[in-house]
Amino acid sequence: MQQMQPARLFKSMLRIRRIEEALADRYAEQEMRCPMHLCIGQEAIAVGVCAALHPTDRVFSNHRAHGHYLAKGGNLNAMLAELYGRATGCCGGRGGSMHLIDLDVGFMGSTPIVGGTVPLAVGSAWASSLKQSDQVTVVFFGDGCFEEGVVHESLNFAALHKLPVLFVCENNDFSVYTRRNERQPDRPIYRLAEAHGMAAFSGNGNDVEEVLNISSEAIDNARLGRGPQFIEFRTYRWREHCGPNFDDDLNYRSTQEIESGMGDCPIASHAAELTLKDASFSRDIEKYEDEIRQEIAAAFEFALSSKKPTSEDACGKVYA
Ligand SMILES: Cc1ncc(C[n+]2csc(CCOP(=O)(O)OP(=O)(O)O)c2C)c(N)n1
Repeated sequence: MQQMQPARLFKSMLRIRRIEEALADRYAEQEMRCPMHLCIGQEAIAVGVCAALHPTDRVFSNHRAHGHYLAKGGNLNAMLAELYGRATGCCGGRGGSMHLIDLDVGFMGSTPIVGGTVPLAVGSAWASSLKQSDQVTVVFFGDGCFEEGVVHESLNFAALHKLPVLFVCENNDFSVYTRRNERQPDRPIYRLAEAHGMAAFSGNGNDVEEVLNISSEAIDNARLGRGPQFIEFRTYRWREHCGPNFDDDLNYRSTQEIESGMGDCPIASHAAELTLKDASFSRDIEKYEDEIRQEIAAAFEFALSSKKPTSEDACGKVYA
C-alpha cells in the first residue's frame, strides 16, 4: 500500500472540493459547454480508495468523475481544458466533464452510461490476470448501477475468473431525483455482491480514514489473488444531480435533509480530528488553501488561454 499521511489525505480532499467549487462558480459564464456532475460531499471515497493504490493500478469512473480523476493523480490543467472544450484537454476538448482520461497515471477513463465502465474494468482486470501482473483495477459507480444488468454480468464474470478488481459503490441514495427505496427492494447492495461470490465490505464513505482502511484490505486481497472485492460506501451528494447549484427548490429532498448531509462533511470532520491531535494543523490548513488557490488560478489560466480544436481536429477519432 502506498502510505499517505493523514494531512495529505486532508489536502487531497480539500483540493478536490476547492476545484469543484471554482468550477461551480464559473459555470454560469457559459464557457464550459458540457454537463457537469459535482462530487462535493463525496470526496473521501475517491481520496481514501486511491490512497490505497499503487501508481500502476488502474481506475475507471462514471459521470461523477472529477474526484476520482484528481485523486488518482490526473493532470488538472488537462481536466480544466477539457471542460472548456480546448485542444489541450485530456480528450482534445471532445468529451467534456464526463469523458476524463489520463493514462499516464492509470486513470483509464470515465463515461456517462450508467454501468458502462464496469465491464471495461473487469476486462482490464482480466488482462492483468492473464499477464500475471500484480496490477489491481478499481471501478467507481453509484447505487443506480444496480438496476443495470451488465453490472451483475460483470460481477459474475469477475467472481468466476477470480479477477483482481475492486468494485466501489458510492451509495448516495439517489439516482437523479429518485431515492433508492423507490427503485430497489430493501436489501443492502453489498450483500448482492457477496451473493455473486466475492468478499464484500460496507463502510462510512464520509470518513476518509475508514475508507482507506477498508480499501487497503480489499486491494491487498485482490492483489494477492483472492479474487474480486466489493465495497459499498454510504455518502451524500450536496449539489444538484447535474450542474453547479443547490437544489432544495426541487422538492425531492428537504432543506433539512441537505443541511444534515452537509453537517457530515468529510473534510471538516477530518480537519477537526487532525486539529485535536495537533493545534498547529489550523496553520497548515491556511497554507494548503493558499497553495490550492494558486494552483487553481494557474489551471484556469492555462485552460482559457488554450486554443479551441479546429473543426477537423474535433471530428478526428470519432467513429460512427
Ligand atoms: C444506461 C443509462 N441509463 C440512464 C442514464 C441517465 N442517468 C445519468 S446519471 C443517472 C443516475 C445515476 O445514479 P447513480 O449511479 O446512483 O450515481 P449518482 O449520480 O448518484 O452519483 C442516470 C439514471 C444513463 N446515463 N445511462
